[in-house]
Amino acid sequence: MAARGFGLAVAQMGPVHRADTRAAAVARLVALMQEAAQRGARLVVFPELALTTFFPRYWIDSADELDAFFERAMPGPQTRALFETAARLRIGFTLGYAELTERGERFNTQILVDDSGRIVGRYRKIHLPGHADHKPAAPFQHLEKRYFQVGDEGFRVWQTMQTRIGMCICNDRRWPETFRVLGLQSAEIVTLGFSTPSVNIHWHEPPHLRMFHHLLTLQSGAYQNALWVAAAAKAGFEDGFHMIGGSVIISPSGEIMAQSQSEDDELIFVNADLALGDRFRQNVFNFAKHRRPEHYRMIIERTGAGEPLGGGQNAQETP
Ligand code: ING
Repeated sequence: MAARGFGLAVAQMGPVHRADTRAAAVARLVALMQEAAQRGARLVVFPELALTTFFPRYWIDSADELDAFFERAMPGPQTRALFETAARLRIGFTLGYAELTERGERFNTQILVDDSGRIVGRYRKIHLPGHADHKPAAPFQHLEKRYFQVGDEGFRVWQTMQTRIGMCICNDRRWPETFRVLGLQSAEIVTLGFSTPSVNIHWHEPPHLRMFHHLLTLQSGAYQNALWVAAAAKAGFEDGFHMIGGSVIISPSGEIMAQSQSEDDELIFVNADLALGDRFRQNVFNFAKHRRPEHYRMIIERTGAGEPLGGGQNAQETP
C-alpha cells in the first residue's frame, strides 16, 4: 500500500502562570509553530486552554476576573499573529481556548485552522470533569462544570488538507465513545489538548497512574478506531500546581511514535503514514463488516450503570 506521508507535530507548552500575558503565551505558540514548519509539519497541535493558566483550578467569584480568561473573538487582536504565521508558513493548527460567545455562552473550545489560516472547524468540550461547587478543603479546585457549558456541536470530523481530522479535548479521551464517534466519521487523525493535574483531589492515587491512564486511553482510542492521535499537554508547575507532560503522537497500531521528554515548551514531530490506518480500517476495524450495533443499544439508552440483563442470583430460567 503506497505510503501517504503527513507531517504531524504536537507543540507541548510548559506552564502559563496566572500573571503571564496572552501576548507572552502567543509568542511561545508562534515560536513552536515556526519550529513545526521547519520540521516539515502540515499541522501542529496546541494544548487545551493554551492562552491562559488552567484557571478552573481556582474559585473565581468576580465575573470580570472570570471573563478575563475568555476570548470574545477568534482570531482576536492578540491571537491574530498565530493565524498570520500559519498562513505565511502554510501550516495548519488546532488551538484550545476559553470561548465567550456573543450570547454569553462559555465553552472550553478547540479550533481547527487550515494551512491558509482559515478556521475550518470548531469543537466545544463535551465531557466536563470536576465539580461546580466550591471545595475549600481541596488543595485546588477543578471547576470546569462551573465555568463551561457542555459543548453543543457534537463530535465532528472535517475534510481538510487532503485528510480527515477530528477533535476532542482532555477528559473526552477517557470516554471510548469519543473516539468511536470520530472513527465512525472516518477520521484519519484526532487532535486534542489536555491539562491533567498530577494530583487527584479525591483520594491518594499513586502518581504513576496519571501517566499510565493518559497513555492507555489514547493508545486504545487510536488502535480501536484505526486513526492517528496527536495530544498536546500544557505541563509543569503553573503557580505551583503540577500538570503531567506526556505529549504524544500515536499511530493506528496503538504504538507511541513520539513522546515529549520534558515538561516545558517542546515540539515533537512524526512523518505520519496515513496509509497505516487504511490497513486496520479495511481488516481488523472494518466497522461495516464487523460491528453489531443492534447489540449496543444500551450505550445510548443508559447514562448511568443499571441492572444486569442476566437476571438474579437464583434465576430458575436458563442462565
Ligand atoms: N483534566 C483532567 C483529565 O481528564 C481528570 C481531569 C484527570 C479527570 C484524571 C479524571 C482523572 O485529564 C481535564 N482538563 O479534563
